[in-house]
Formats: sequence, C-alpha cells, structure tokens
Amino acid sequence: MSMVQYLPAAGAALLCSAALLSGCAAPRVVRENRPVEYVVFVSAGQPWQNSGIAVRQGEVLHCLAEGTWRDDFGEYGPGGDPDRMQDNFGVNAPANSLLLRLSGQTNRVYAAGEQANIQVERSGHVFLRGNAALSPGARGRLKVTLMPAPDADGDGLSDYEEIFLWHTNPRRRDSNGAGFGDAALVSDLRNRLGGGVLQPAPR
Ligand SMILES: [Ca+2]
Ligand SMILES: [Ca+2]
Repeated sequence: MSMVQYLPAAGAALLCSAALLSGCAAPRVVRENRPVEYVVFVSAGQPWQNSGIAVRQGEVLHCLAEGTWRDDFGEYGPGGDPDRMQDNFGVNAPANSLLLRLSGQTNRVYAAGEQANIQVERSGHVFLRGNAALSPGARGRLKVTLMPAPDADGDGLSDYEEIFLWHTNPRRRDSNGAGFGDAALVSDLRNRLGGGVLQPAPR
C-alpha cells in the first residue's frame, strides 16, 4: 500500500509544538490507492439491511447503485419516483429510492439514489433500504457498490478522487485559495459530467 506523507516529520513537530495547548492530532496521510469496492444487494420491501461493510469517521463513502425493484404500482431504479417525494425515517426523498444510514446513527439518513458521496460523520456499518414505509407486492433488488475511501484534508472529496479524478490537492481543503472548499469547486463539474462520482473499475 503506497502512502504520501501529509506533512514532513519536522513540519509536523513544529505544528505539534504550536498546538500544545489545544492538543495535537497525528498528521494524517494521503492514501492514493484506489478504494476497495464492495458489492451488496438490497431487496425491495425489506426493513434496513446490514451490508456488513464498515466505514470510519472522516472517510468519504462512494456509493453507486443500479438495477430495478418494483411493486404493484410500478418499477423503479435506485433514484425512485422523482415525481413522488416521501418523508420516511427523517429524510425527504423520492418514493422507492435508495436510502442509506450508518449503525448507531438512526437519526441521520442519507438519500443515496443512483450515486452519492457521503462524508462519514460516525464510524459504523452501512445499512440500506428503499424509501417506502409500506409497499405491497415489493420485489426485486438493487446492486450497490460501496467504496469507503480516506479523505486526509476532510473536504468531502476522497484522496483518490482528488488525485486521479479532479486533480485538486488532497492536502488542502481549498486547493486554489479561492475561499471555498474543493467540494464546492468541483460541484459544477460533477453536474456537467452527470454526477462525476467515482465509478467501479471495469471488470
Ligand atoms: Ca479530500
Ligand atoms: Ca482537497
């Protein structure tokens, strides 16, 4: 596993000296490895399903979903029915879209949909389900690829995507010093690229 040091040891020591009163965290390393891909399947009409995949606070979780599930009223992709928003589990998202939460964080649900980059606020396991409280005749399943990845500077972009996709600085939250973070810098590019989320490696 190759790593790129975030700070030279001497620089880190100086920072630690300056931060003695407020405490000093160990310098974080930039990890340029491609994130490991985990593939799980999420069934329609089921409660929260534990993927068994663990993520750690501070990581970025790249999440991509494909496939369809259906009920007695129609067929839906991971993005659900965009014309029918539903409030379930504390989140407003299209009906029958893919939802995600982390164990121990039952009050924080993410609308994952077809693709999402999620800043992990608390370590735990990834749970998934559809956004439907009651769905008669629900059947089918989605294929979901989960790629938890380190984010050394905490700007919401993983080290890997900063280095190989966006060419921003994985050591600085604001690469060009423009006054806003790198995630905002690339948000326009994401939209123009149709999402711009890290894709699974070709098989
Ligand atoms: Ca980053
Ligand atoms: Ca950055």
